[in-house]
Parts: sequence; structure tokens; C-alpha cells
Amino acid sequence: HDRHDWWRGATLYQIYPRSFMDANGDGIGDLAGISEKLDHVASLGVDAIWLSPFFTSPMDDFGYDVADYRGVDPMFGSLDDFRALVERAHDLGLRVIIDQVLSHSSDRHAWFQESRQDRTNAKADWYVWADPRPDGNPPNNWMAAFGGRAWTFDARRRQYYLHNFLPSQPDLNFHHPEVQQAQLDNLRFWLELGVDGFRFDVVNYYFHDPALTDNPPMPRERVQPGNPQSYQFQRHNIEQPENLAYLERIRALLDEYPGATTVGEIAGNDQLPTMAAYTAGESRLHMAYTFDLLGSTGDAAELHDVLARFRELGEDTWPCWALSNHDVERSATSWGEERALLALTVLCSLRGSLCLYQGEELGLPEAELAYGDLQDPFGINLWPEVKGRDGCRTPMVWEDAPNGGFCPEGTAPWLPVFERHLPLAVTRQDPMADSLLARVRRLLTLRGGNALLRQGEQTLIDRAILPHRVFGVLRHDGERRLLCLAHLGHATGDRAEICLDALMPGADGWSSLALPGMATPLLEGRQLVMEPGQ
Ligand code: TEU
Ligand code: CA
Repeated sequence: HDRHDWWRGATLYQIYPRSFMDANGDGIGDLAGISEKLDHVASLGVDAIWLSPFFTSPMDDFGYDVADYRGVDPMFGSLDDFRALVERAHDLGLRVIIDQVLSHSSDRHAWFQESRQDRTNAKADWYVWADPRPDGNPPNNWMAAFGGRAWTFDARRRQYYLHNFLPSQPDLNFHHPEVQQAQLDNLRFWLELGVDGFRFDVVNYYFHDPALTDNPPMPRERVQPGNPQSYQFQRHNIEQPENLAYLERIRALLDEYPGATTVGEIAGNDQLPTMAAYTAGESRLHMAYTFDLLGSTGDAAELHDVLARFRELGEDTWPCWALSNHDVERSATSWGEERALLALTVLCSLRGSLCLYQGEELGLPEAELAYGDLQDPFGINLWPEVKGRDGCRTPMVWEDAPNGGFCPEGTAPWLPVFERHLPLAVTRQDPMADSLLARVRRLLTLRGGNALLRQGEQTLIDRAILPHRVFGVLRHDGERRLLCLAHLGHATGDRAEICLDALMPGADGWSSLALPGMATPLLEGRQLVMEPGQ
């Protein structure tokens, strides 16, 4: 297929740099450590890596608070280390996608430092400043994602500034043409360095309603405890129509670099229409990252509902699916550890691109941490109501050794290595042909080399003709059809019988794709008999 279209159906492996590999022994992962371990990533059969932020940052939100968009934080290494990483990745046949957090910066970014000086400086309107109400209160009711109001009073300017996340993550004012241009210039800087694309953090948060209209309240039954932004519709603080034209400017820039791609993280109340708009007509984003399977429990009805909603999206929309990332509970825990492979198998059956999160190939469960170990401000602010994000951010386990081989024995890693991860370490699973790691390699290689799975059309199988705990999609092109079924029941001995004639009337010449490490369902004439986990 067209090389520039490589991202369609591709698998991206997400690396959280702090927790991947510590090469210099200070307890924090770094770029040199990533380079050292890229052969492991390449061995999985994935197409690309997505690197979470490694830019200069005070790390209040662990890099999602950028103080210099063109600098590598010294904690992670240098620009030369990054160049070496890109070269190593490309040598191994891996593309490199980097995170770009354009919506907000750190309050320690030089732009914000200048902006807050007074109301007339050259960067005075680069952020969203507003006068207090006559009673001294914030200009409106907007809430921040990590708790509290989305406004913080700055004593120097005697005004409030907007932040959708932490107070130290002020929102840039994208209505200002210079802000738009400055961020495009930053993107070009990284494209010139040879990156193959961007993952855009909260890509629907760039613009706000300049009239600062109050957000309407959410009906009580739709409020999610622990999610402060769910108390109101995110109608005016994010997702303004001006964003579409800006995404077109981003796309025009990317199109100067053939093969470069983009995936936008669309957060908020109702993603689907935004996903459609943001990927329409090949003139905006390439892929829309979806939250819909994050935290999924692997229930057949739940998966069916998600996929059914996605049918509304046009052919134009190319979703990017993930079961895990650095913000949510790991899939081996949400699906159940014994179903870690099944979870990835279902993921690999879907039309769209895929994201695998570091450690998912090992079947790592969510780490359990003591309150005193917590580092994530979101988890600390809202403890114990929310579990926070540290449980999915503990270090990778390379060896069954102290600190998992992530950092030297005797160094304290920034988050403790989870004891129960050690027996699942890479060197433990690597030599075993039937380990989860070995099976995931074969699964991803199968997906990567199968044109139907990568790019084929998808038809969701009607629940009425399937046993209720079986989930299925049909992938097809003009000639061939591939039926993907998963028995998601839990009870042992719960046999599900599926009549193939009902699913695919008149189909002939059946053959089954041997799935790595899974017993092939029994085919008795035109009847398929499946057990849980198949
Ligand atoms: O996350 C956006 C997002 O949806 C979060 O607000 C989410 O609700 C939160 O993590 C609780 O689960 C992105 C990044 O992935 C996240 O790590 C950053 O903290 C956030 O943006 C701000 O940049
Ligand atoms: Ca380090």
C-alpha cells in the first residue's frame, strides 16, 4: 500500500519516557534509555512509537506542562539524544510520533512569564486573561479537569487567567494570530528534525468562547464522581468552531512532509461529532484518538454499543483505538489478567489504527500504590475519590531483578516498581515460546501483515444472531471476508454455539486464522463452538 498511508491500520506503541528505561541511573527514564530498548519495541511488530512529552518542563503534570517547546528536558537528555533516538528508530523500521501539548503551556514558559507582567506587554494577550467580577469572583463558572475552578487570580496583573488543567498550566489564547503561528513554527521545528508525526494533546481545547459564557450544568445522573469537568457541559471553554480552520493550517504544514501523520486526542463530553469534523475531507487530522475503549471491561454488550455508535461516523473518519494509556487503569486489570491476550486480540480485530501502551505486551496489571507513593497531582487532589494515574505509570520491568532492571539497584525509581510485575519482566517472557509476550508478538505481526485487518471495511455483527456474550465484527474488501469473533463470557464450560449460515449465508471455503496461543474454536459442520476466552 501507499507508503504515505502507512498510518491507516498501523499500531503505535506508546512510550511514557519517565517510566520506560533509565540509562543514567537517576531513577527517571530518559531518551538514551529509550534508544537502548527500541529493539524490544521493534520485536513486537508495531509500526511506530508515540513518545509522551520529553520537553523542558517543571513536571507539575509530568511533561504535559511545557516550558520550552523546542527543548529536551535535561532530565531526559539532550536534543542530540533525541536525534540519536530518531535515527535508531528509523534504522529499526519504526516511525516516531511525538506528543505536542499546544493548548496550554507551563506557567514557567517565557511566554507566560512575559504575559503576566502587565496588560500591555507584547505577549499580554497570548493567554486568556479576564477581570474579576465586581464581587472579586472568577469571570464565569468554568471548571478545571483536575479539580477546582478553571481560573486563577494573578496578583501582579490583578486579573484571572484560564487553565483547563492545573493552575500551572495556563491556556494559550488561540484567537491571537501570533499564538497560532508560534505553535505552527514549533511543529515545523520537530518535522525538520525528522519526526513522522504528532499526537496532539487535547486537540479540541485550543479555542475558548471569547464571550466567556457560563457552561450549562450537567443533569445530575450524568455527573461522574471524581471527574470535575463532568459537572457541566464543556460547551464554551473548549471546542469552538475556529479550531477547524486551525487544524487545516496544521494539515497544510504536515502535507509538506510526505508520510507525516497526526492523531488528535479529543477529550470532553461527546466525542463522535468532533471526531467526524476533525478528520473530515483529508484536510484536517489524519486520525482521531478515541477514549471509548479506555477502561473497557471487555463485556460483549459494551463493546457492541461502542462499535454501533461508531457506525455513525463516515468513511472519512479514521479512529485510533486504545485500551490503555498513561491516564487510565491498565487493560490487564480492567479486562482481568487472564484475559490480557484476549483484550489485545479484540483490539487487533478493529478497523482503525491502534495504540499499545508500554507494558501491555507483558500483560502488566495496574500497580497498587500507597498514598505516600502518589505523584500525580490529579490523583492527590482528588484522593480517595479517584484512583489517579500513577498505577499505570510505574516503571517498565525489563528483568526480574531489583527495580526490574529499569534503574540500578540502590537507586529509588520515581515511582516504585510493582512487585507483582517482576515475574512478567521481558527477560522472563522472552525465551518462552508460549509466554504472553511471544503471543503478542505473533498477534501484532499477524495484524500488521494482514491487509483485511489493517485496512478492510468493517461490519458489526448483529447481536440478535450471536450468543449474548460473543462479540464479533466482519472485516471485508471486495473479495474476501474475515469473521472475528470473541467469546467474552467468564463461566468455565460456558459453550456458545454459533450458526455460521446465519452470520454469513452461503459462505464457503472456510479457513481459520490460527491465533497465537488460543485454542481454535471447534467447527462442527456449519456450527462453531466457542469457549470463554476464545
Ligand atoms: O489528557 C486529557 C484528558 O482527558 C484528561 O483530562 C483526563 O481527563 C485526565 O487525565 C483524567 O483521566 C491529556 C493527557 O493525556 C494527560 O496526561 C494530561 O494531564 C492532560 O491532557 C493535560 O495536558
Ligand atoms: Ca535517567
